[in-house]
Amino acid sequence: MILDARPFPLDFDPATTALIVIDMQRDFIEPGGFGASLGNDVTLLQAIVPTVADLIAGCRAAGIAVIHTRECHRPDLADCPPAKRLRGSPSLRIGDPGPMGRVLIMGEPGAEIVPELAPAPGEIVIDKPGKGAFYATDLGAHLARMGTRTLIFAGVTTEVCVQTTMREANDRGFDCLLATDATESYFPAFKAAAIEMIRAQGAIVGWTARTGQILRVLETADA
Ligand code: C5J
Repeated sequence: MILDARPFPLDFDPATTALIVIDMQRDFIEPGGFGASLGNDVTLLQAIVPTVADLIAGCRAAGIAVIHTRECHRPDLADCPPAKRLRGSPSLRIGDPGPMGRVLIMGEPGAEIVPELAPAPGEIVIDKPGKGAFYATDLGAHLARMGTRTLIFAGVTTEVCVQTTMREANDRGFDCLLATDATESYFPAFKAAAIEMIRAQGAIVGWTARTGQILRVLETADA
């Protein structure tokens, strides 16, 4: 099917497409988590939750696999480089106890995906220690097993974990599409710049489209 994306139409087959929802977890989206500890306004990220929910629902209805990621570390921090933990002067560091349990640690409340976007039974959830979802995870193996060729991206933050994962995927040969209103940054200018970078130079990293456009093309194909 053909999506009227930017910078030019994207031809994709839902049967070989997956939606990757990046890091829609409480530590980035709710007050008291990792994002807030870095001094960020989390309300910007909260605002996209309904749009991401619509995209997930539309993809599920079209038979597109939905994969969720969470940035988090082992409780013993063996997978957290000291350079990551010690950088800057956040009010809470990775592994410190906070209002939602230990910050960015697997199994803690803060690492959980917000309830509105909870994974459905059987959906893949990737716990990732880095910004990119391919680094030190099984994501590539899952996509190879599923025969995936196209990836739709949503989630946070646009210029950090979303863009990093799109670049990793692009280098691995996937066609990548970013749903521009289903992603957000703490810095609106960085979001806008990331979107431009992704689709510049003839879709050098990938395509962009709004969630409504993606859902309409999926619904048309269903009808
Ligand atoms: C950040 C992310 N921003 N999920 N993580 O540290 O983008």
